[in-house]
This record gives sequence, C-alpha cells and structure tokens, in this order.
Amino acid sequence: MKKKLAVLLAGTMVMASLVGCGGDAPAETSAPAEEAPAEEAPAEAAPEAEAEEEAPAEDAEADADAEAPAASGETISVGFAQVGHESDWRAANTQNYQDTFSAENGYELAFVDADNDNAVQLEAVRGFIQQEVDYICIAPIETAGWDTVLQEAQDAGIPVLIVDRSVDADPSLYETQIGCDMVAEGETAANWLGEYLDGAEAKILVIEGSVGASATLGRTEGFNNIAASHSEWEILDSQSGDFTQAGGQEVMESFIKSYSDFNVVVCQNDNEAYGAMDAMDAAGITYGVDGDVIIISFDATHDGLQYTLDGKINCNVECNPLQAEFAADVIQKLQAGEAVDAVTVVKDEAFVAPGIESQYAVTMTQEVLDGRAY
Ligand code: GYE
Repeated sequence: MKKKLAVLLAGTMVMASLVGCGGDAPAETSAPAEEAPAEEAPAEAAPEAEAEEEAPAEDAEADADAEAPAASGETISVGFAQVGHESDWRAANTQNYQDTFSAENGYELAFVDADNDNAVQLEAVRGFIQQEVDYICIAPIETAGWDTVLQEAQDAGIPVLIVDRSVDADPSLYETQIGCDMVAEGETAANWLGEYLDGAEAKILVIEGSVGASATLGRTEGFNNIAASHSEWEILDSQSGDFTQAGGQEVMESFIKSYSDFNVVVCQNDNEAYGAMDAMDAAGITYGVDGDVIIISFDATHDGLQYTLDGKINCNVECNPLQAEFAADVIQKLQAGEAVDAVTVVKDEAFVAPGIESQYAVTMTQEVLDGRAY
C-alpha cells in the first residue's frame, strides 16, 4: 500500500441504505459516513455471478483468487467511486463491493457514493489520486467526460477499473471494463415482446434510466434494434425516470395524462417499474399477465422477481449486480503482473411470469426466487 487512507471526503459521502424496496418503499439515505466502511462489512463470497472472460483457462480460479489477501501480506487500497444509491440494484452492488474488498480479504476500501452527481464523482476520483490509493474502481454515472481525470490517474500511476457501466474514453486510459451487456439486455426484452405478442400491435411507453448512462443508452439501443423490424409496434414516448421509484411513478403519471391507448410499458429498472405500477394502480389501469398492459423491467432484483412470480411484471431482464469478485480478480492479476482482459461481460438471463413460455427467458418459480441473493 502506498499510503494510509485518510478519512475520505466525509462531507460528500452518503452511504447507501440497504433497504429492500418493494412497491411502496422508496430508498432512504442515512447520515454521511465518516470513514471507509471496509471493517464493518462481513466477508462473504458473491455466490452467483459468472463471468464470460476472454481467457477461459483462468476463469475457474477467479473466485478463489478474488478472496485471497495480497500475496505479500500487504493491504491493497482501493477507491470506489460509486454512482449513488438510486436503486435496489445499486444497494446490492455496493454491499457486494464492501463484502469483497474487506479488511479480512486484504483490502482497504475507500467508498464514495456520488449521489448521481457527476461533479461529486469526479471529485471522488481526484481524492483517490491525491491519497495515492493502489487501485481505483469507477462505476461511471455517465459515459461522457472521463478523459481528463483518467489521464490524471494514469499520470499518477494508478490503475483504473471501469465497473458496471462503461465510458466513451480512450481504452488505453484504463485497465479493464467489467459489466453486463446492456445492448443485449435491451434486445432480449424486445425479442421476448415480439415472441409474446406474436404479430399483435404494440403501443409502447418507455421509462428510461438516467440520461447519459451506458445502462440507459445500451438498453434503449438494444430494444430499438429489434423494434425497428416490427412495423406493428409504435414507441409512443420515451422519458427518463432516473432509475428511481419516484422517477418511474412521476413519468408514468405524466404518460397516463398524455396517452389513453397503450399496451406495453418498458421500465429500464425494477424500481421504476414499482413506481409505474403505483401510478397505474392509482389510475385503475390493470397490468401484468391478467391485465391490459404488459410490463417489461430490467435488473431482476429480488423484489422485481417477486412481482414477476406474482404475474405483475411480465418479463424481467436480469443485470447481475454481484460484480466485485471480477474487479478483485483483475486487481489480483495486476498485482501478480499478469495481463488482464480488456472487457469482462457479466452474464445475465431473463425471467418471465408463470404461464409464459419463452425461448428467451426462464419461467419464474418460487425456487428461482428463493435462490436470489439480492
Ligand atoms: O440497472 C439500475 C441502476 O448501471 C446496471 O443502474 C446499472 C443500473 C441498474 O441504478 O437499477
């Protein structure tokens, strides 16, 4: 470790509150944390995530390596500039990083929750550079605007891992990118819809994620790629709900005012779907397998899959938040002077409500839900 981490940006740190967020409970934030929370986190392996890496020979070792402390016995310091605490997915992702980069596993984690604010996130990365952490992980709020600070990190000799979302910066400025394939997720959603509707008309409303986020851009692009070949589909409107329950509800309320005739609502994450369902409940609009409106969601977090099992969400496309072990694996390889893959795609699948059979998705059961760790 180059330098002991000081108390980090205490004023700007907002810890994610790991509340389960069902149809009615908005996410909450707790008081700013004063120190990097690594010590509090229980050591626990991420049980479900799988990676599709370019070097398959080493894949099987990933988990074991990720859990091992630094070979030298020295603590490895890692700064993690997290997006925020906007969703259940994010809470699970944060917990996973805190569990994986624990003191017990040989790490000192400096965690900053940027509260979806680009300026705060850039400031966090610059703080990590000043503190001379060994590695920086960035879950970029937006794809744009990273070249300068990535160059600063490179000039300081600190390797950067881009995690969860992607950036449009020069790839030589960072070591690796780890995350789900957002375009493929959007395509899966639309392919499932085409199969389900089987040629019937669709009048579609889209509640997008945060503006400029690769998760939003990718899911939109993927969905539109497939929609382009369905002349019987019409996308009536597409607005950002900021990946939050409140945002989903607000956008859905305004859609309901503007459009009287729609039969599909695409929510780009589960929390937006909870808000959209609240808005439709209030307006007396029925949805799900027994309703008038088909709901598609993304993330497939525990509560999202409960709604899918209950037949309220028709199709839920997974994005696995348990990604920290892949970041730890990359760091262990860099420590050992080994080459790392430029991109690690975290695998995901899709789930559909009971009664639906699909070549694109798994039909939900209680067993699938019980096996969900987040
Ligand atoms: O879908 C959403 C979160 O970047 C994949 O961000 C992530 C997205 C996820 O807020 O719930």
